[in-house]
Amino acid sequence: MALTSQVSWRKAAVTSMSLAMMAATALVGAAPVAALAVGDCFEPADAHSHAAEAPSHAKARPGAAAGAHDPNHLTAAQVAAREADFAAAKRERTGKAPMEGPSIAAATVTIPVVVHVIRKDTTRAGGNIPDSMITSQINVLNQAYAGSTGGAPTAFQFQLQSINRVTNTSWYPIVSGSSAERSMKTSLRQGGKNTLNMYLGALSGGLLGWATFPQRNLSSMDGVVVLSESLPGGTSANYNQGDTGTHEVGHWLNLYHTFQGGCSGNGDYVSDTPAEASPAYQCPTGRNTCSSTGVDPIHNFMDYTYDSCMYQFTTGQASRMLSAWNTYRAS
Ligand SMILES: [Ca+2]
Ligand SMILES: [Ca+2]
Ligand SMILES: [Zn+2]
Repeated sequence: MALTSQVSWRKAAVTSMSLAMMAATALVGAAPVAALAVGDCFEPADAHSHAAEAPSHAKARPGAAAGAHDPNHLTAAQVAAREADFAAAKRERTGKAPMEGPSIAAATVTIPVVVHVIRKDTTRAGGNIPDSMITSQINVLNQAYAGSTGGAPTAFQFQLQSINRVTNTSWYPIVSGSSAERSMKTSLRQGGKNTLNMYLGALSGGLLGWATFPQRNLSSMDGVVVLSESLPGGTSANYNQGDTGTHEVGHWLNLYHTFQGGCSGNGDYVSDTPAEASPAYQCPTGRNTCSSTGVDPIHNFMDYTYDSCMYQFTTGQASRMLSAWNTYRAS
């Protein structure tokens, strides 16, 4: 099943950040997906590849600007469409019904990372963070995905390939869903589906980051966008140990939020993450919002808690990511 029915909430004609955010929120929150078929008035005219566009996903602080929180949280219909495509793509690859994901003994995939530092000038305040923060971010990713911070090991490790510094005031801040974001990514993105492009800068609407999910055909939009001051040693209080990067890469590897779907149904489609009704913020030990077994997974990288509180992926998430890698991103 193609992803053409999925919402694409960009709106090139709206230049006001707050209006764009309000529009995006209203669309995702209120309109049925079927009413948002590509080719309608919400697609920019130049979106030749829009049919293959997957929705991205944002991470926000509590109290982020109104309308900025979760501008593109997936609807149940979007999740269903993604899962149908995931199952079909797995069948096509293996020639049989999808199986449980493979078990993971050790790192088997090294992901090349291209980092784009988007800045308005060459000052730190203008977004020009030092190389040391970027190498620390890569170390955080490697520790998190190796399971050495307290979670399950995954198959993935990360290798910094290059740092690309770009001075462009029209891309600063990076505005989620804007035509400027599209221009930026179209101009800068490098590599194939296996290459992680990480865009760092100031972000619109108080967001910490957003990411694209994997899809069958490489999109120029593919990658993760991360608030530069959320990197280790950054100035973003409580969110400056690099786990926004960990979280966004989790989406890039096909993980949903732990609170996706709330207490009912398949939730995040990972069996060993207890369901939770809504995002957890700060570090609410013992939080238990669903009657199903287990307390809320507040220490999971795919929740919204403080960096100091999140330090785990589960075995199920590791399996889902590797299965998605082999289905969508492996060469
Ligand atoms: Ca779950
Ligand atoms: Ca529970
Ligand atoms: Zn997220």
